[in-house]
Amino acid sequence: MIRKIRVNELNNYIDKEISFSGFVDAIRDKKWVMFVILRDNTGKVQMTIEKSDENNQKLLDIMNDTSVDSTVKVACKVLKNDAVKLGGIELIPTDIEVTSRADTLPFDYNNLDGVNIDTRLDFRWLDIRNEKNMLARSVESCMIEGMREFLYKNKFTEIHTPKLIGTASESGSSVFEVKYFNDKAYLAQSPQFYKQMAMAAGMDRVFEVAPCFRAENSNTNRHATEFTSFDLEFSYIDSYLDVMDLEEDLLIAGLTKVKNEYGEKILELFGKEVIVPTKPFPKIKLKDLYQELHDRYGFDIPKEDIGDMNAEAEKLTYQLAKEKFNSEFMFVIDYAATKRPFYHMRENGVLQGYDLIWRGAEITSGAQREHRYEELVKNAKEKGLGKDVEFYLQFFKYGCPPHGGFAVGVDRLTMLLLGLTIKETQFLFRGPNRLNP
Ligand code: AMO
Repeated sequence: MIRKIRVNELNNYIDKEISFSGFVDAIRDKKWVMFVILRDNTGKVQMTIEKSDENNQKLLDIMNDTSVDSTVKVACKVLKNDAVKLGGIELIPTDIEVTSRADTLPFDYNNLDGVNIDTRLDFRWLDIRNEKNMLARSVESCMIEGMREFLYKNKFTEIHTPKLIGTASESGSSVFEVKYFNDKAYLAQSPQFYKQMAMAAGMDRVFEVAPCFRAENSNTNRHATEFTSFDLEFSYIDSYLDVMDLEEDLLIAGLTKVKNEYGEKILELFGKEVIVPTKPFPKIKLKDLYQELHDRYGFDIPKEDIGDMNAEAEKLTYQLAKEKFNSEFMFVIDYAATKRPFYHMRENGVLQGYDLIWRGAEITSGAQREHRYEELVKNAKEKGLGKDVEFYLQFFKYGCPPHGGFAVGVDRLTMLLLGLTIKETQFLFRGPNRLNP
């Protein structure tokens, strides 16, 4: 059992003697009274020390010798006092123990304007004390909780796949190699092959929320070398339309929960409205999208990206989604097979996969998978994939139901929900130039 009473639970302890612990948020030393504001993850509360009471001298001495951001454990009585702005409650202490002393902080986390992002990340645990950054953590957790709840309700099984793997997964182009005793191993780029193995095993519906590693030297506001992926895979689908339909439900479940629990706070602190979308999200073929972007915005996809998207195209796709469909989301379909992984199904040459764009960035790739062994072998050969995928191809030799799935980038979800960069969003950012703390 957790004994710590949190600020948002104090209402249940009016007129009771309790022990309260938290950070010292501020000390306001007035002529007749000292107000100490205490803080925990759920809010702030005022502790009042009257100077006229001689018994309080020891407590005043302790607080005079204590810096803001130290932590304290206080024996106190909880009083209701409507004159107190912070929740109409005050704590009257009888004893104070300083449980940790704070040194002078390297920056004021309440005012991060002008503080270099690298300094913030060097001291990320202080950066997170900022109210907005703390909210971001809660919002991400809430979004994932909503999505998980939806999947559990639909009888999905949560799995945990290995991140240390023997062969480079998916494409082999951007994997981290690690020393593995006298051999080599790689860090998984995606649980793709293993979630499909679960389908071959007959598990029907699985998901995983776990890290993915990409050795891409890209310094953008949306790429990390390690990120958290919300992956799922399910069997007995008729088409990739079933996959998109499930993703709509999943995102609606997550966003509904976030809106209900944090919608107002997000609007207040980030100025962003949480918009719960309605089904179906608009879908557009890549060819038609190129035409629209050309006609409306004079944008032409560069030659090297034909058959695919780039950052500018994603930004404009969001604009198009809002202007033409009054939607924040847009599915893009009919990508060129040459630009997509070999495990996506093709039907008469048309790729049965999609990307989902939200607020100007790709948040998901998904597809119906090629579950027919011979077809899959052919696709892998076409891509020049040999030994690395041999083990994977075996999964489809002994019966495997038609299936599909997708992966949503968790960091991107939070980032776009709150209008942040990925460095500000990840609990601890990992990029080409950052491995610490
Ligand atoms: P993909 O490579 O498109 O697909 O990745 C899926 C989603 O993961 C997120 N993402 C990233 N987030 C932060 N930094 C990165 N470097 C990064 N790379 C990707 C994005 C992206 O949409 N196996 C397939 C998924 C599937 O088909 O199920 C895959 O990995 O939000």
